[in-house]
Amino acid sequence: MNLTELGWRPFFQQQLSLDDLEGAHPLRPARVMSVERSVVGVSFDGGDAVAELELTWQQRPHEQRPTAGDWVLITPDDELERLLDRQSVFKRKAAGDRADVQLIGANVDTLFIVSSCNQDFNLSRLERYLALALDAQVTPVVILTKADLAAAESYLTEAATLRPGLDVVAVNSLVADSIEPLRQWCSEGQTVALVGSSGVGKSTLLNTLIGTSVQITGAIREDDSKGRHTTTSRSLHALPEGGLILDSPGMRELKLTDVSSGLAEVFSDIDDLAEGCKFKDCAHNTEPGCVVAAALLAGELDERRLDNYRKLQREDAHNTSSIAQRHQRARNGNKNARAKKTATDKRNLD
Ligand SMILES: Nc1nc2c(ncn2[C@@H]2O[C@H](COP(=O)(O)OP(=O)(O)O)[C@@H](O)[C@H]2O)c(=O)[nH]1
Ligand SMILES: [Mg+2]
Ligand SMILES: [Zn+2]
Repeated sequence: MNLTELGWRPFFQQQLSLDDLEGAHPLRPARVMSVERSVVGVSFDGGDAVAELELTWQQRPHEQRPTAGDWVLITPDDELERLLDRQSVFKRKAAGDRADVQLIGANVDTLFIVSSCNQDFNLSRLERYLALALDAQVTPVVILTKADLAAAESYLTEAATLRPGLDVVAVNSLVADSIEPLRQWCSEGQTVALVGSSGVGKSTLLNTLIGTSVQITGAIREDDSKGRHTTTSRSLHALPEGGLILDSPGMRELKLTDVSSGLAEVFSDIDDLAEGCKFKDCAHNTEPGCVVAAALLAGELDERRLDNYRKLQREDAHNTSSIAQRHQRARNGNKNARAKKTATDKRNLD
């Protein structure tokens, strides 16, 4: 693949100096196609390489380490030299109790938010994914799979209420013709990412979009009885239209962090209403002159939607601050360790 096919654009080109390209140790741009533990697979103009993440990289905060979709500069020996600024990045709070950030993917143009036309369909979960997309300024597309198993009409209508102009497409992911409308987001230079709960058909969709079987799907997986996740590494795959698609495994749990502006965008209708409340700090509970409460009463605002906004805001604020605190403690720890070392060095000199 050449650089254009890999998604190279002026935003990245502008980050290179003449010295980077033509200095004594010329560097070349490469796209991170896969990350598995400390092994990073990259593609560049005319080739591929596998690079081991050196300790100096591994010691950096998660956000400064390469993730799938990143652009990096590599040395003639295929070593990772520099991470370029990202046009967009998806992150979440790491699963479990760990107060840390986990990157999902970078430099994505379109987020395919996958849900199925069955009990998996959940407006509050879609709002969660929408916040992720809008915060990263990535175009969201809601894909409703398994439209062959149920009447998709009501699901389509409901999903469309989430946001004016939102693209919502119902498909049978097993059939190539059915997913044709999705190809408009898959053209050369474009990068698409897939998110959605386990079992909704992400791998099936990926295989049908690519036209070959690159991902093991649930149907095959069921007999290995090894649990629900077979997709282990995040990787970018080439699409026949010329674009790239990122499969994000293990997205059963998407805990929000640092997406407050994305949330404000998803729920801008509620924020707009709140502008009219009598009190500036109205909590929309029992305050007089509350326009939000009036809208609820009039049936113009869904109570579920208001509750979910509050819930996601709390979650985002909690995770953002606990991660920031942990980073602060880590920085202080380093500072103390350095201070101690300087004191010892000084004593040794005396
Ligand atoms: N009938 C039908 N089955 C589907 C569709 N999409 C996925 N499946 C099935 O749903 C199961 C889970 O799909 P999979 O792609 O593994 O889901 P993932 O966990 O999101 O990657 C598999 O048995 C697929 O064959 C669809 O649009 N229609
Ligand atoms: Mg899968
Ligand atoms: Zn109010």
